[in-house]
Amino acid sequence: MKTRITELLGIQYPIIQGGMAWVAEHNLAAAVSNAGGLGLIGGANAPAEVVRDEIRKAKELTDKPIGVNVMLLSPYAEEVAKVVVEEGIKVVTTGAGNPEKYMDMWKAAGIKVIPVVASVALAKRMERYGADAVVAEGMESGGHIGEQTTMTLVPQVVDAVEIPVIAAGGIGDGRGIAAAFMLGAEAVQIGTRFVVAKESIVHEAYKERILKAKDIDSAVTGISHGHPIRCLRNQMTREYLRKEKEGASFEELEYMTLGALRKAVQEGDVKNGTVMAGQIAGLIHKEQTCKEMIEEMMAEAKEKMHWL
Ligand code: TUI
Repeated sequence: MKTRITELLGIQYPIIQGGMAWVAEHNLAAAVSNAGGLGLIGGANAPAEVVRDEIRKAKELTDKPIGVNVMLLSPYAEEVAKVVVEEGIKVVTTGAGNPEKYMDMWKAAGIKVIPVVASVALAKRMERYGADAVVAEGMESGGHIGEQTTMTLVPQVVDAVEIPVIAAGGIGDGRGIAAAFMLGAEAVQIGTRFVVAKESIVHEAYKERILKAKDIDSAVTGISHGHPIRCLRNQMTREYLRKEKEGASFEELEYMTLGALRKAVQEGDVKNGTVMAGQIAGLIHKEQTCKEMIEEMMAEAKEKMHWL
């Protein structure tokens, strides 16, 4: 199945893995790339040398292309932006901000630059700055989100730019991929489903929480201070949302969540930790290898699109 994205990235299937903080490490990225998608190392808030190490470990596990997601709110974003060049990375996605100050450096290094955007305005701006594609990410996604849904954002971005568009947010099976293609997307970015992959290193309790999630189990914290984060409801979100409603300060709320994602991902504390996941969690019921997931989703997408 060929699209401008599979051609641009040299991948077999039009599926890229989300650059999820603490989750998108070398084992998962290599597994997705080996299965014919594009695996990503999530830079998140990690120091540049940690990201360098992850890139090198991923390269030991695959000869296929892998990408890096640079999380622009990270205190180490600038250093990570240089490390991807030094390590010869060919594809960079960015999240939670505007990457224009790094674009010239990345383009000069021959890197394909794919900013994640949550609005038409940023998509157009990124195209002007030389982006090779954009990920249009709806608020169904886990983690840091914008305000538009995937259903509304994707076709508007598709109409606004010439470069290819990758749809993200709320996609977890072949029907979601087919739907994204109907909206004009040429690939999809998938996060939550890969969190429960066999190759994913997240704690079993975190995977269980996703596998058992219902449709209405999703909550968004931090809307009042402009840092909306989607995660699964638990003790932490209940307390956070109660304090937020009472008008707690940004500092107090931040303190509550400090290290909370790591606590959930690595220690399996799904009660007091932040269990970031998208709204599609309720659809995800089985742990499979990345290869099984990708092949199953592509077969279903092709069937839905009458390509078989
Ligand atoms: O980045 C994400 N999702 C994330 S990042 C993350 S880790 C984190 N750590 C500390 C604080 C906050 C997050 C967890 N999940 N998705 C891509 C994304 N980017 N979604 C929305 C945006 C976005 C929003 C506003 C991109 C740009 C933007 O405006 C930039 C501008 O200046 O116009």
